[in-house]
Amino acid sequence: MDIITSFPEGFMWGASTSAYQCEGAALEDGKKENQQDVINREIHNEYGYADCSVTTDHYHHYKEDVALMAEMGFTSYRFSINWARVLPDGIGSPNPKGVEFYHNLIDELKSHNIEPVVTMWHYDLPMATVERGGWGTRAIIEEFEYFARFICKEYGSKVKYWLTINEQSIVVNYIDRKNKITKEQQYNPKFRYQANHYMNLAHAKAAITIHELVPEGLCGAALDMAPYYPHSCDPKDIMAAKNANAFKNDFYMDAYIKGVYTPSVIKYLERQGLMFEIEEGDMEVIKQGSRCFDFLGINYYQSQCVKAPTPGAARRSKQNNKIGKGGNVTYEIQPDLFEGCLNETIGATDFSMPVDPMGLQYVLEDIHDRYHIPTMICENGFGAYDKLESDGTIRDPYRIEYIREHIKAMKAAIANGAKVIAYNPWSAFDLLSTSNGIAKRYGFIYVDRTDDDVKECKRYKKESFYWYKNVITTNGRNLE
Ligand code: BGP
Repeated sequence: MDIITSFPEGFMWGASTSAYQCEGAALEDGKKENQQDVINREIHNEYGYADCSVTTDHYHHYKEDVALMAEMGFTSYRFSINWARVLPDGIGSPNPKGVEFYHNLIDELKSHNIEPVVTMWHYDLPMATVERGGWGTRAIIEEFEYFARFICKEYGSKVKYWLTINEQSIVVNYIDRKNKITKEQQYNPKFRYQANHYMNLAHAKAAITIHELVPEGLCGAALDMAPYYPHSCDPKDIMAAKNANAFKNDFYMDAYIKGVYTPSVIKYLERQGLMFEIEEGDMEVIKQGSRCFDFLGINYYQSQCVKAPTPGAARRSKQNNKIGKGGNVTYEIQPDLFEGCLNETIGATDFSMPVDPMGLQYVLEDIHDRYHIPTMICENGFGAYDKLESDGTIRDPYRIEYIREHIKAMKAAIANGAKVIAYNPWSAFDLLSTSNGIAKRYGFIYVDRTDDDVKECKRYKKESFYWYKNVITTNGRNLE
C-alpha cells in the first residue's frame, strides 16, 4: 500500500449541519411550519427534548458561526435549505426574507473562501406538502422538482456542490420517525418502498435539473453508509451480511449511480409481497438521473453486524437511542433476510453507537472498487455529553480520538485509490440531535443552552476546535 502523508491537493475540510436542527426561527420572517417543527414539538411534549423553535439559533448567529468556521480553516461547509423557509407552501410564492437568508449565508461563506455544499432535503418537508400527501403520492416528484428548480436558479451561480436527499435509506427504514405520515401509511408494509420509488424519481429529476441549470454544478446525494459484517464465518451469516449490504446499501447506490434496482432486493420484495408500483417511463427517468450523478455523499458513523435471521421473526428497526453506555439496544430484523446483533470486537459511544474507524476505510474502498465514483464525507462524528467548565473550556478528547481515527481510515482508503473529495463531519457546531435532544452534542463549537433553557446560545470553542484547526492547517499531516 502506498503511504500518503497528506491529503490530495484541493481536498476540502469542513463540517456539516442541517437546517431544522440548527436554525431555529421556526416561524420567523415568513417561514411556515415543516414536518420536523411538528414532529419535534411532539417529541418535546413526550420526552422534554428541545423543539425546533430555537435549536441553536443559527438563523441569528450565522455570521458568528461562519467566522468561527473560517477560524478553524474550513474550506467547505455542508448545510441544508429549509424548504418551508424559501417556499413556505412547498410550491408557489417564495418568501423573500427566507430566500435572502441563504444568499447571505452563502455570500458570507464565500467571502471566507468556504465552498458551500447544499443539501436540498434533510427530512423537513413543508407541512403544506405533507398535507398534499408528502412522499406518499406521485405528486411529490413534481413538487420536489419545483423546489430544486427554484433553488438552482436562485443560488446556482454561487453553489457548485449539491446533494438532493439526505440519508434516503434511513428515511425509508424509519419512515414514520422521519416523516409526518398517517397511521394507515405507517402500518402499510408496502408504503416505505413505494415512497422510496418516488424519492428516487424526485432525486433523478433534481439531478437532471442541477445539470441543466447550474453551470459546472455537481450532483450528489448523502447516504447513511454502514458496512454489514457477518457475525461468524458460518455461510448462513455470510449470506445474511451479503443480503443486508444489498438491502440497506446497494439498493440505494444502484438507483443513484447505475439507474437500476438491485435484482436480489427486488426478488426479495416480490417474495414478501412488498413490491412497489413502477409506471411506464419511470426507470428511464431514474436512468437519466444516474447519468447526472457526479459524487456520492457518505454519512458514516458506525458499522453493523448481522447473522442469519431467526425463522418467522417479524420486522424490527434498530433502536439505539436509549441513553447510557451499551444501554438497551434492540437489533434490526429484516424477515427471512438478516438479523442484527452485537459485534463484540468493537466498542461503543455513551449512546450505544459502535465505533469502527476501519469500517469507513472498508466503505470508501468498496464503493470506489465497485462504482468508480468520487465520494465526499458528508457526516461522521461523535455524539456525547460535553461539559462547559467554569473557565469557558470544553474538554472533548473522546471526539478528537474518534475523528482522528476516522481521518486516518479515510487516508488509508485514499492511499488504496479511493477518490475522496472532502471531509465534512457532523457537526460544525452543536445542534439538536434527531433522537436525543440538545444534550447529545457533536459540534466543534459548543452552544450554551440546555433542553430546558435556551439561554443566549453563546458560542464556545471546544478542545476539538483547536485540534481540528491544526489538522486542516497541516492538510492532515498532523494526526498524532
Ligand atoms: C444522521 C442525520 C443527522 C444527524 C446525525 C446524528 O443520521 O443525517 O441529521 O442528526 O445522524 O444523529 P443523532 O442526532 O440522532 O445523534
